[in-house]
Amino acid sequence: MQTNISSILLENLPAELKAVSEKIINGKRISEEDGILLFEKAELGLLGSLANMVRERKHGDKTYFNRNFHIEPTNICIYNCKFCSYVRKQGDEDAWEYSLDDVLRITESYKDKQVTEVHIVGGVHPRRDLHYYGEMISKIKQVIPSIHVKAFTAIELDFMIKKAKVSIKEGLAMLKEYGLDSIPGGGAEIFDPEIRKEVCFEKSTADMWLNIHRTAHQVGIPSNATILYGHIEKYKHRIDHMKRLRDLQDETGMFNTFIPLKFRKENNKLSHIGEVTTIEDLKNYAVSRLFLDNFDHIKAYWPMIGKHTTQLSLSFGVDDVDGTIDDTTKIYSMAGVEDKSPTMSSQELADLILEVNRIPIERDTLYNIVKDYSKSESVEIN
Ligand code: V47
Ligand code: SF4
Repeated sequence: MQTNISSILLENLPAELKAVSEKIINGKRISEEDGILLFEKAELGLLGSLANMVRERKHGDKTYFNRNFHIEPTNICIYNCKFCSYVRKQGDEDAWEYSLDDVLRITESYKDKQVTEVHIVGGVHPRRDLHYYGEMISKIKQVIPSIHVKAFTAIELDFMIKKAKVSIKEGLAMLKEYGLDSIPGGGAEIFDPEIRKEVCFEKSTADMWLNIHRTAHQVGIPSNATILYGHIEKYKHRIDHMKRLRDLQDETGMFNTFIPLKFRKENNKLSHIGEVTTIEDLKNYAVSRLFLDNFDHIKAYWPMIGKHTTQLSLSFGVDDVDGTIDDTTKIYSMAGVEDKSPTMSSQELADLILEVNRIPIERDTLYNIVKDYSKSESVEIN
């Protein structure tokens, strides 16, 4: 049965949009055509109402974040993705490559900060291998035994596993043995082969990305998924991307969250394209929430879109805002985001969420509750 609000919402809609909206209200899955129609024809208020309804059915007002920090071991990379502002070659003035001691020094500085996650991603360094990164993980865990290590995009994994001359399954099992707990969503970019060829032609293919995540799930490593939007892709490419993720999630159920990443334009080879508007960001969050019915969480990565759009996104399907970060990522500051030193304390993140009348929930990487701010009590995890 439809609520009054649903009836008002549907009253004056054109027939096609009404049919899609009814599917959503009745909890049915929408098709690729429906997804494209929502992008092309639905006005922002309708998208927000529908996405918010789905978000509230899943989570009510709960809005998740965690206490994390990033380690970016190197910006030296064998690839040359056109959207990347961060990539450097060996010998470049602003190239960096941390030693294991550097990584451990960073980790030591978080020992007493109650962080639950370290997020490790970087360039595909030609001389670093699976065992180097494995040792990195196990040494980090010697410093903070309770930490969840979310590390390496499928692109970095593809390279290190091939270099180790083992199968994907064996390589991932070895990394799990070293202490890898989950895989971040990076490197997905856009799966459509024509667009992928244009923006990152050398990179692992869409099938490889999906296969690495599928295999990770099979060996018990959960992961995240991303999309890089707002460059040369069309709506149909975004929907194609999400369809492939939805199919894989139907198979394994081990994606934790979907993170739309907005293309930022400074200091890269696609600068001339410019950036999409906040309206486009909100539409994209909403359609992601509506299309990916089998993903529990949609994340707005606040260092990338800024605090105000993050707050708005919470009414457009988003239920997660990532973490405290502590100024430990350079990917977006080099690509032109306004906040060059992204850091928020857990209280500041909670306040950001409270300001738009949602309930902050501090979580760990797997969405176990660490602190429910509506109850003001901490739950011990581990
Ligand atoms: O794959 C690179 C993107 C990704 C730009 O799993 C850019 O929790 C916009 O995947 N404009 C890496 N985006 C970051 C990533 C991520 C971030 C936050 C949380 C999680 C998670 C994963 O950053 C790359 C690429 O898609 N990226 N350059 C740019 N100019
Ligand atoms: Fe390398 Fe990643 Fe940048 Fe591509 S996006 S050039 S793989 S660091």
